Amino acid sequence: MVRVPLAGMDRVELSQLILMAFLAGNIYGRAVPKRNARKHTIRFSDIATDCNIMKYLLSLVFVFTTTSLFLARAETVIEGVFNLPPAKSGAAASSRYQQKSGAVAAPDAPSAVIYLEGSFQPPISVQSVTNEVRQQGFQFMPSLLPILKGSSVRFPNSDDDYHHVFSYSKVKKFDLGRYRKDEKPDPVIVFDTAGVVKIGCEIHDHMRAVILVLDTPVFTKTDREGKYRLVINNVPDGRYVLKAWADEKNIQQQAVELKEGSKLKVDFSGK
Ligand SMILES: [Cu+2]
Repeated sequence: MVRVPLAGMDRVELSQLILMAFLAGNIYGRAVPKRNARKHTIRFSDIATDCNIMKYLLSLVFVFTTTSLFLARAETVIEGVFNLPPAKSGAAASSRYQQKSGAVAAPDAPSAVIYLEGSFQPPISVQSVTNEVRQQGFQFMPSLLPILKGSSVRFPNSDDDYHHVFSYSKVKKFDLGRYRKDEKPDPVIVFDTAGVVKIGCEIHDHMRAVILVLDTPVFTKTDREGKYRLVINNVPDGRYVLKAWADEKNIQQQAVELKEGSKLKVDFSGK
């Protein structure tokens, strides 16, 4: 972990300060000789001094920008594979609504959430992705969604039929009622307690999804092959617990030793 020893400023703030100093020096360098020019003649020594200051500031900016770019890349990466359970067949999805509304899509492929346990203060990153659990082809997409505690999730309906999304989970109980795709705005729910929220559809029994509400902002999801890549920024070096969550009966963990800039490989055997 590299810290800038200047009144608790981070790298970005320090870069901004240097840039402001450079701009101020630049403006001063241009303004002073002009002002003198009205009253007196410009002395060569004035210009030479201003040029030297500017050169000095410019080289400072260069050094700090290059250093900041170099330091910013020193992220820690954990990569590996989670041995996922086999995908469920789409057979279970057949229902009387299938005949009515067309083919029911295959359920979303199994995946696992990989996260670094701990609450990192202040929040070290804010996810800019829109969290969404869509009803599409009479399935929830995705069927597993990890979010940071306090995040909101939209539940848009893309099907030409009603859905009725609900949760009886202790962490978050809600009932969105019946709604069609042309009903706007899309329903949105805020999840402010960490834990497992199981989502269902009152109309289509086979539709299942889980929202995993996490205390930690350091998480990712595996792909269909179980591969994952967790990028970690601004987390102090030390020992942590890396967790893998595939479902409530399939949670695994491993101790990891983090060091800024290092690359670790951690596999989970699965069940
Ligand atoms: Cu439904």
